[in-house]
Amino acid sequence: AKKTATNARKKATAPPTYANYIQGAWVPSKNGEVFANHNPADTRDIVGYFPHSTAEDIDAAVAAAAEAYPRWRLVPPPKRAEYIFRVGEILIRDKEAISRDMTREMGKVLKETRGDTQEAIDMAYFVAGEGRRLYGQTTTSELANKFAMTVRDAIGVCGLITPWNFPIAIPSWKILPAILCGNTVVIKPAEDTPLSVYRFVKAFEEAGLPPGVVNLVTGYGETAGAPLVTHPTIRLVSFTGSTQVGRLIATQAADKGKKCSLEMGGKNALIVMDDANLELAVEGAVWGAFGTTGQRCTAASRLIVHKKVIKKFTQMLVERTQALRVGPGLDPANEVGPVINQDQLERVLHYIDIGQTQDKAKLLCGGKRLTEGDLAHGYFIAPTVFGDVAPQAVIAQEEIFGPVTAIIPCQDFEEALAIANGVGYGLSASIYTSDINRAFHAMRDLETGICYVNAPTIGAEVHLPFGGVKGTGNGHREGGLQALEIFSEWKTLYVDFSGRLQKAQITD
Ligand code: UN1
Repeated sequence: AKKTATNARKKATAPPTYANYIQGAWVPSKNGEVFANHNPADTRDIVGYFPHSTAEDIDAAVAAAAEAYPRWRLVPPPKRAEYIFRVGEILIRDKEAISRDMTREMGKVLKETRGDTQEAIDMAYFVAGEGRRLYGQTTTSELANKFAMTVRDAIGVCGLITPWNFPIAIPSWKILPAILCGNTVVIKPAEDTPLSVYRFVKAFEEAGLPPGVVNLVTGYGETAGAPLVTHPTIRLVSFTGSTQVGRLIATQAADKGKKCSLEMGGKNALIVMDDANLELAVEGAVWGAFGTTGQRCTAASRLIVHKKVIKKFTQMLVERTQALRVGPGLDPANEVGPVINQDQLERVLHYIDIGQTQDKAKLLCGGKRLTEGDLAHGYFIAPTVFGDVAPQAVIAQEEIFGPVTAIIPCQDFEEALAIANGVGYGLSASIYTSDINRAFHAMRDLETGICYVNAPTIGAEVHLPFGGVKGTGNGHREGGLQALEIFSEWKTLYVDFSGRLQKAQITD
């Protein structure tokens, strides 16, 4: 999909060619190459051409961020926050246009891309408010006439690598707390959704952010992401994406002594107990499994259902799933858009095949690509439900990241918990029950970073910590005040005003 910018421009109705943003200027990649960004609902529609950047572009962007850093670090946090407030206001003004562009490049339905943009707005307001707090502590000293306290300090230049499923929300989780804390950043968005981040970065430019504080470099993981991770000036790498890539980044970052925050896969369970409100559970399961076409790391990809209600639940779920309208996300009648690209299409169909052949699960609905009429030009898959899935089945263990969910029967609450916890991931979980004791028991014992009661596995809010345990993360949490722990370092200050040498721990 590579071609030169000039070739791209030769076409009569050529889509626009976009640029990188380095040191406050819009510049092409140094090699002049671009890649095409396609609409996954209709691949004949090219959204735009974006710089196919390499290590040289990363070098330039990191140098710009490093140059901007010393001055930005000394801008008082309430002033840094004012830029962030302004970014929030620009996103509110442009919400509709940004969201439409996002649906065009990413595929999810307009209602959801509006939600994605809203999440970035929420994050802007939340993080900006923190500019007047950023609390440290004061504490006692064991010595007389001495103060002891802690303050937050910036880390330096941060490398941010973001995925395509939340094209603006996830970049906002990283860029906003990073710059509030006094860092400068280079962001490399997923090659499938560079336009959303381009528009986000445009908002920083319009807000008057000093040049070099936020830099954007587009390109592929191997050619643009990798040199960002290993660049010696980068002090911190924050990545959201697959566990496979995340583990590789963690190794490289550890090798170079960099701080690293990872948010990776999920295999989230939604438990339905025999005392659940079944209507509610079915609604939650449909939204959790097929919202964003199942392409959320929080997707409800396992439905663990009590044997007493499984027949009824299954029947209701399949009925609701078959009624979902699949099609281009810009048509408000549609509820489920395409998957992101050809690779993802093949991957999901491959798992559907494994579910039937290797796992011997019962395919209850969906299970195929949709190609009627105009859908043939996009990556559409019928929402798929498997029944009678064994807890150890491949489709019940591996993250599919598509519109596929697996109903796993269970005998009782204890077994439900054991099945829910019996995977390598630990992002989100949910339980539908009317028994308050069971609900608390589940909240205590589900091995996940996020746990819902009588609500689906998706729908996290930005002012609360987001992240998971086991194969999902590496101990960090995005969102909430916990994000500050990623993007700042603690500095401990001692002030001795006794006028003489005092020695801690030493008594003479
Ligand atoms: C993701 O799936 O990568 O909680 C992020 C949610 C959204 C964020 C999901 N607010 O589902």
